[in-house]
Amino acid sequence: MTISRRHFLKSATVLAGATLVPVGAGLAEGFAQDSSVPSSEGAADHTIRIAASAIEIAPKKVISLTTYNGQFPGALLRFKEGQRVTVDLVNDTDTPEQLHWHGQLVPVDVDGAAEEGTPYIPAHGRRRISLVPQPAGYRFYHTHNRAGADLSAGQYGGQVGPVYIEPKNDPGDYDREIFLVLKEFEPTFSRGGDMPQDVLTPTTRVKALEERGESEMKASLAKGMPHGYEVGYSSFTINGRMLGHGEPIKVKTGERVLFHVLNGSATEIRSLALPGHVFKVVALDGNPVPDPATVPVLWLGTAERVSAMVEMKHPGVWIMGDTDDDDRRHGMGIVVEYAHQTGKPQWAAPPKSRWDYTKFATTGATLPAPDDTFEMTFAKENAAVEGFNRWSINGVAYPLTGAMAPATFHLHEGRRYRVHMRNASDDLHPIHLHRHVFELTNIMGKATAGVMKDVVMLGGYQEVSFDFVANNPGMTLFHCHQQLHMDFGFMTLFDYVSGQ
Ligand SMILES: [Cu+2]
Repeated sequence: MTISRRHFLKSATVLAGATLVPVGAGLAEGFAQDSSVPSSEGAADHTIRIAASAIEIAPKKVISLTTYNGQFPGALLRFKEGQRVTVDLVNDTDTPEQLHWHGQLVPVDVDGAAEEGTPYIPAHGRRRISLVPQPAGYRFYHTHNRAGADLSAGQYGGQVGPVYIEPKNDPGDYDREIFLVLKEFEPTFSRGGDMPQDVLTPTTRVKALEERGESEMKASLAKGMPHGYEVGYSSFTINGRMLGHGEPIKVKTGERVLFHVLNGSATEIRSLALPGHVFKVVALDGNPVPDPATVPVLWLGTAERVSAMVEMKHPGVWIMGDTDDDDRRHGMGIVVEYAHQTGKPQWAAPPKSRWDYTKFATTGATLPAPDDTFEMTFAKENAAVEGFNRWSINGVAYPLTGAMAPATFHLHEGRRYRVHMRNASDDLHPIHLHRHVFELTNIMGKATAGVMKDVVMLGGYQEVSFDFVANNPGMTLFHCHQQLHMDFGFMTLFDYVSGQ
């Protein structure tokens, strides 16, 4: 259906926590504005200014961050699928920057990854870029700088903003859209191994991977190598405000609210629940799923997005928040308030629930056979680089420079490839492929089809396969999106080649 004016006003896009106002020219007011200027000679459609800013995440709690246009999160950019936009990227910092258009099928010169060869936005300089937004759906933009041991750099800071690419035909089966960006601040290093997370189903492990990982762990402990550094945080926010310190999401009984949730974290896996309500997942990473199934809890790896419909039929004042009590108490939540309801926001733990991508998949589909399969094994060397774990793909750690390296995997345009990933570590990895969309094809031995993504969580000692079509020539970065992992070796490049 085409969006009527009435519907358009009714489906006011808001960034929750901001004032609820109708969308005017496709950009939500109340959601901090970007510096859009009318498209005319010499002016770009959008300007994104990178600068150090003071951000108040709770009353009198002000943190210093590098941000986009002085706000966190960066402005919601609403693009139209296939309609070219120009963007001025202005860098007011002392550090050359990369702005990555996550989840978009863009060329290398605008993708925003130095490893692929995208030019930097110079320190105290600017770049004007032009791109054709695609595909439709929930995308985002974020810095792609290597942070290494600097917890004020890379995605530890405030350079994260949502993008929504409006489809040519919007089914529009909702009353309101709300964008949520989940992000932790005030990071610190700790040691002693990361907490294993009970996120994915199935929970089975591949024995050979487990044996390899465990023996490497024993060997490194025998050498006196402790666990490498991990990162923890002391404050947690949704849309830049700690729980209880932003505007509540105001809803009415009977409304159908479409939540677009982004895990903007540098390193964390997040969950989200709303007591007394369930989520009907309609899109993953912005791509509509074949079977919109209902779940009590959303789980999102770093950089993943979930779009989920919630029917508001349980009046009250609720905390929509992380299921981890500690993280929620330190801010990871937002209040959902029904009209005419008052009182202290209530939390109730949801039923125990793990994440299963195949729940949203096509049942009984047959996949086209891939033209070629790439085998990848991921491994960890404990504390191998100045106390940081070093990560490798098939035994090779990406140079710790953030610079371009020769490609390891080679693609022919138009062919379909399978990537079979085996995780010989106990950590969970949110694996990301740039400039392409992939289809999940196998999770721990279970064939699946139809779920299109650009990040997938791979559990400890587990294996997952995805397929993608080589349809966007140029250097293509593949990496774990956990900042500590990607910064310490967990990256590789695909290139496009011709001939056999
Ligand atoms: Cu990882």
